[in-house]
Order: sequence, then C-alpha cells, then structure tokens
Amino acid sequence: MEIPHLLINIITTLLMLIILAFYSAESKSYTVGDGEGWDIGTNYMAWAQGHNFTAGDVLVFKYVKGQHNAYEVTKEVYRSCDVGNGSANAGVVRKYESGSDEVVLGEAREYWFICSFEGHCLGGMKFGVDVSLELMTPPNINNDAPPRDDGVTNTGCGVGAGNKFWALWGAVLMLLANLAMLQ
Ligand SMILES: [Cu+2]
Repeated sequence: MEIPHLLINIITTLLMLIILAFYSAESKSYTVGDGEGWDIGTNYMAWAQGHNFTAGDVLVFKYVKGQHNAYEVTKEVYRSCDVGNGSANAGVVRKYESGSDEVVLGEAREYWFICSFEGHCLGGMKFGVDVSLELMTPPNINNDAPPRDDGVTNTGCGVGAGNKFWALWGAVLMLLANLAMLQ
C-alpha cells in the first residue's frame, strides 16, 4: 500500500526539483558597470538599458568601500539626487555600503539606485531598472527590428548561481517531509 504512495511522492518531488532548478537557472548576476564597476565616469543609465532584468537577478555593486555607496531609493530621490541629508533619509529604501554589494532584484517592479556621496548622483551615479517577470527572453523573430548598434553586449555581465542553491535545498526538504509523513 505504502510503496506506490512513496514512489508518487518521490516522483512528484523530483519533478518539482527539476522545475525549480530550471526556473532558478534563469537568474543572472550582473556587475553594475561591468569592468568599470560602480564609479564616477560611467553612464549607468545606458548600462542598465542594455540589459533585460528579470525577477531573481542580482546586481553586484563593486567599489572602494567608503568612497561610494549604493542606495536603493524612490523614483523621486533618483530624479532629485536629494537623500535629505540630516533628516531621516526619506526616500531611501535600502542602503548598501560594503563595497561589494549583492542586490537581489526579487520583485517585478522598478528599482532606482544612486550613490549618496555628494555630487556623485548628479555626476551620473544613478540608474533605474525595470524588472520583469519573464522567465525567458522570447526569441526576436521580428525582422523589421533594427539591429543593436550601441555596442552593448551581454558578454561582460557574467552569470551567477542565483537561487539555485535554495531551490535545490527546498526540494530536498520537501522530499524529507514526504518521507517523514510516511513513517
Ligand atoms: Cu559615489
């Protein structure tokens, strides 16, 4: 009686594991500014526009700690570059200051980032990303679409393990839970 039950549970769990691994494999890690890192002198809006970000992707800000930071802010602060020094940092959603900050773009929404050091945001250390829920980029079959000519390629962006680790552990835990229920 219990053996078919156990088999069904194992097969179900394995299928979920495969599905989770497949989806999580889509998440990517992007170093902001690629080789330039997070610094003055790079056009980050152009950099951001050269990529399609999907939920689960990770932005990595690389800079010298203490010389820059990466604040996630509201669109208003992104526009004004005014984080309200001295006040309660209204409009600052989250602060990253380690010099090697990994920011998970966990939701399908707009994210806005700036460096809050005086003059840096106004100097160009600011960009927004519009994160979509798409799991895979559909192939471009529209022959009328002009080819990219802005020199932006995806080769420098790098690919990370993303959430694969957690997806696998989640599946293992589900398998253990299934086995426990059969005791
Ligand atoms: Cu800065």
